Amino acid sequence: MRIEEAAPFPYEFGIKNAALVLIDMQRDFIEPGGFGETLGNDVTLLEAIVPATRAALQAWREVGGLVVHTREAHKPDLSDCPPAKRNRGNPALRIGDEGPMGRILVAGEPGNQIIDALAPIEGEIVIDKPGKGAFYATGLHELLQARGITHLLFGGVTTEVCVQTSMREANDRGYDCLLLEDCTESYFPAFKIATLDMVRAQGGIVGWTAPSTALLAALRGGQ
Ligand code: TIU
Repeated sequence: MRIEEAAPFPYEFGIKNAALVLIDMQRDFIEPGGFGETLGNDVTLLEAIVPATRAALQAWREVGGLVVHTREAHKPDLSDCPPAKRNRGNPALRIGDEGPMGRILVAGEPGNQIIDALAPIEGEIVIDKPGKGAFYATGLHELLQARGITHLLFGGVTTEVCVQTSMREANDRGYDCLLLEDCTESYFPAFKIATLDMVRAQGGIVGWTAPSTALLAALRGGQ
């Protein structure tokens, strides 16, 4: 497959060696009452990417591509949550506190689940991660290596925090990474623009970006 419209230049991958990685499309970030809102953010901005992300996910499933979903999630005893992370910024509710959707950013709580529109199906990988990056303390690299994955196409939230961190971790581990421009969002629109720019600058120092329509066209054409 070849995504001609990708920047800074066309992106080539084989479906068998590629995975779609959707970062933290969780109620905790996208719906009111979760972690994102407790940090003082307007979470409504993030909903806008759900239709395009769902279309990309469905098209990817139809061609039999591997899907990885991540969740930012801590153990109920918070043993994997450093005090520095819990206390940073003096939020209204801290990680582990009881909120309207259960305990904030804790695995198994209603708010920690992936939103219904993008819910994982059987055969897809779901990674709970204690950090911002998907490779820190998760075993994701080993899972991908065992499947011969070399190319990662990213979507999810938020662009400059968990998505960019995960992409940089992946880039350092040797993956060719592409960020789907309309399948990622930030609470700060300017940060999204800046992140897309910095990913593809310097000849793709972190990777590529492309609109999801370009991916859909490549998948449909089987190019
Ligand atoms: N706060 C913010 O923008 N993001 C996070 O805390 N986590 C993710 O990006 N998933």
